[in-house]
Amino acid sequence: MAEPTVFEKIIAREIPAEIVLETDRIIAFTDIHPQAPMHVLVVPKTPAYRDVVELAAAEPELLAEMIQAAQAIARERGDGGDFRLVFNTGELAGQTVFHAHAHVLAGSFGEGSLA
Ligand code: DGP
Repeated sequence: MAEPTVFEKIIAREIPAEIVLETDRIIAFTDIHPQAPMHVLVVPKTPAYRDVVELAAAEPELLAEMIQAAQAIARERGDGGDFRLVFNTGELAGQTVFHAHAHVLAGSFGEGSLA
């Protein structure tokens, strides 16, 4: 068995997090190192997938649920409801936690767009 990741510990309430949404299949909590005024991680509870590519291949409907959750969170907590969705995939792309997750970022990214 692989060592549990930090996200499994958050799901198990072994370490604290500011949880903003939870269903039977998904949990969302604020990122400990925010990169935007609103920065929430949307995480499937299953640890079966190390990244979004594995998740999308095996359970596309779970990925769709995560995207709907991201929209709901951005509407409730973001600035106008628009948001950026980031999936770091692989170490060289900056992925540090190998339990699939989406970064939901919203707020001010500069003039006019999320560029
Ligand atoms: P990534 O680099 O895409 O694997 O993103 C992992 C994110 O997880 C990173 O932005 C920081 C966040 N993170 C790591 N440890 C913790 C933690 O203990 N609590 C919370 N809330 N976020 C964490």
